Amino acid sequence: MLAAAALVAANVAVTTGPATAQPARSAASSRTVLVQADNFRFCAATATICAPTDSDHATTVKVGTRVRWVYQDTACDAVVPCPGHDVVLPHGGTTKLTKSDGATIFTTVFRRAGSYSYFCSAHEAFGMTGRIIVKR
Ligand SMILES: [Cu+2]
Repeated sequence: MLAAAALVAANVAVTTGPATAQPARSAASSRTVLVQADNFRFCAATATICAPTDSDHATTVKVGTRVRWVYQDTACDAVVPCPGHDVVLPHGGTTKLTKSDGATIFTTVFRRAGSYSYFCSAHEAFGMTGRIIVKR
């Protein structure tokens, strides 16, 4: 029984690469904001589905917030050659393409104010891009 539970827990994408946006440990907020990868776009996890207008979707968070990108894309599931999605954060972090519903694609904590652009390597040209705007 425990082994089965461990297998289920292991069926989650592993993120790689630390983000350089986290040089110092801060006592700031430790809350998590979710961003979903859906419909070949990134958008707020609270949205029912990402819309084409979500190209370069902006998410505003406070310094110290953990951002977690989650794969939710049934549209990609339906397209046989779709390789899945990843998150490339030029400021520090790249993940592998994943196509697993509900999987965490990437998680990082933003510890410095600024604007951080990111994209999916497979679909950047289609507008699968976003920004994390970090405010004090
Ligand atoms: Cu993609």
